[in-house]
Amino acid sequence: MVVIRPGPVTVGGVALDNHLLLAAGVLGTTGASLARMLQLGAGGVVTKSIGPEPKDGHHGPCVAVLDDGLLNAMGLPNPSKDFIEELEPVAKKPVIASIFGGTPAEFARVARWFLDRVSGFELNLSCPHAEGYGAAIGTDPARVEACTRAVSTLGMPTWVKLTPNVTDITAIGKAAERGGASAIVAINTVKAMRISTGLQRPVLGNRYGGLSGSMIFPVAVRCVYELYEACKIPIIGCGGIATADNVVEMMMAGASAVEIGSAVRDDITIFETIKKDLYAKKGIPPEEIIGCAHA
Ligand code: RRO
Repeated sequence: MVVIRPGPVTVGGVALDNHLLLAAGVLGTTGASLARMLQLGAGGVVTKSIGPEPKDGHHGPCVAVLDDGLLNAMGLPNPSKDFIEELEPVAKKPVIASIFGGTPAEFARVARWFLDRVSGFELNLSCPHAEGYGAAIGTDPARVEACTRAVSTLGMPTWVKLTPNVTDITAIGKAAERGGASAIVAINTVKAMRISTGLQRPVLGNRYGGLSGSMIFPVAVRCVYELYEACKIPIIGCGGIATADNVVEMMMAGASAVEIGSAVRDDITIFETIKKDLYAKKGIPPEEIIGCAHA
């Protein structure tokens, strides 16, 4: 297996301890859990998405555990501005605030609460099951550009997380780039559903949800590969990454770093495990493998 040289890394304006970040939505709702993931080897952490008003989320069932994946429709549950106090234990650490809003002004309002308390923002323009938020606006290049600009002009690193549930992800990536994004995160979950044959009803309370885990890894690799050919800003790969070889594959597709979500739910020691397999002092400089699969 290809191994890479260890060391601190800066991606999309954010200094990270290594190439592996905790993805939004998993163990990111409290300061204590974010701090724990950093202690357990994450090079940076992304919070649960925070929005303009507190939200309870969708009614249950909200999660279904599948073979090789998870189906969720949490419905953006979050405490809104009160989340500020959760950032105390991780002050000065590589923490990215995932934020959402329904308009550029809402994105800017939420971002302002966390200015100077985080290392950067990740704009959630990609949740597949949130009326008026996430992919509902993240599939429209003009709205992606405007929401990105509303936050990037505040002067902090601004990452934009994209939905794979579009015909052409590069059009959305280019819109984020025009809006001043410092990096693109690809991908959020894949819109999906399961039906209980026993109950003759959808498994999730919201009927539709987002699929994550190993089964979406090939979709994520394809999206990163396409974005690398279309955009100049760095790409952070996300979606089903569970091994060091998955990280290397994502980098070869064009990712400068990766986010790990579902695999952390299965094994909270995953960051240390991957780091042991991924890094060696005599490994290849990461720059030499990022995007190397492109002709
Ligand atoms: O909270 C959720 O239901 C959720 C979010 Br914010 C997201 O971005 N992606 C997802 O699959 N679920």
